[in-house]
Amino acid sequence: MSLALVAALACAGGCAWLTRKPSGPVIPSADAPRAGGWRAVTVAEGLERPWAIAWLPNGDALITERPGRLRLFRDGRLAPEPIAGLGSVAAEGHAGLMDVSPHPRFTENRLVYFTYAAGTREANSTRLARARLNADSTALEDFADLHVVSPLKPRFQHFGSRLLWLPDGTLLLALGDGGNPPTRIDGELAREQAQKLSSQLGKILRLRDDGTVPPDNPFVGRADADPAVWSYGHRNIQGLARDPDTGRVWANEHGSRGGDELNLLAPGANYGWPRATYSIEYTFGTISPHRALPGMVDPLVVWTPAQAPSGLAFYNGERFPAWRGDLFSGALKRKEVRRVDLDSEGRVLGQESLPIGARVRDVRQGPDGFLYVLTDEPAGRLLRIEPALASGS
Ligand SMILES: [Ca+2]
Repeated sequence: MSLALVAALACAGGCAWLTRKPSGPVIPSADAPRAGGWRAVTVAEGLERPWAIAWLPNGDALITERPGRLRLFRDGRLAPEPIAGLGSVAAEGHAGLMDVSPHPRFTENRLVYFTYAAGTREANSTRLARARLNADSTALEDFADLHVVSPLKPRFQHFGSRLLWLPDGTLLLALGDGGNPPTRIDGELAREQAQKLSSQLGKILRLRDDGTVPPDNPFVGRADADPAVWSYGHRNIQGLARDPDTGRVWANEHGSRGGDELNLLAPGANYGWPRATYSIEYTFGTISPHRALPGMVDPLVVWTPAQAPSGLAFYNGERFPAWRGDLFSGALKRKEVRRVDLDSEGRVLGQESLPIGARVRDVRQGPDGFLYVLTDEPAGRLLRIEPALASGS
């Protein structure tokens, strides 16, 4: 444990100055022992490429399907008809309907927030939209964009895009860097956007619930920066999670070939991409000679070979006492959920694998204290992770 890491973790609540020297202790990925004491039970199936699940205060859940449908999961069953009233979604490549998150005061206002991709192959972006769910949860009303990410980009890659509410009622919106080579924006590789504070690509934005920019964002008042930016240097975040007790917020993100990351987030911090990375080009070339650089935050975990991380959950339920305080990160490529064992200070103690046998798109804790998993398949499933006796016992 380096002093730099101790300092970084002590600052987990969020310090804009948070930087660590190169050489942070990084846990090599790949293989992890199988977690014991659980089983996966299918609770819904026939979901087309489901992307995200979010619960409403009454125990219902909303599930997005990437081609552009919203489904209602109620009393343990999937309602046969999709919820009507979504806007028009571009569904191709990585693009489609993505995250869903109810307003923190949903019971009062019935507002639901979405991320989705819109535009053409030549010019597209992630959008944040809001709508009101009607009283019987059959239709959305007044579906409208709150934010259109800029700049627009070509090709249908790297949209992000998870949502996370903070206790002050603001919303984090995680966005991809715009795409892999040869995708270019303004004559440069799209990935260069991640280090430009004037661009919203490769960033986490922080917005108010009406889509406006809070005045206490870290770069407000800087002429060279977009005031919505909250953190930067990200390649393509696919999971965001928060510990409600400590306020720590984590994100996982995809590297290129290898170098997937788990990061502890802080406002104003630079997470390195593409100047500092453990990943290499898909064609095996070098992206950067640096794995770490001064002024850039090292990841807590690096996954090489790639996990292709997806949804991220912080677990604090009663069903798995040994898992309380740990992170659960879905993996598309490795077809598993990775438990990242954390101590009370947020230090990574180790990892375990929960093999799922299918590409995992989302992992969330349900209000009943179980973990729920969505599989990324043409006929995708909702799985419940329940305690089970370890085999042989
Ligand atoms: Ca990084």
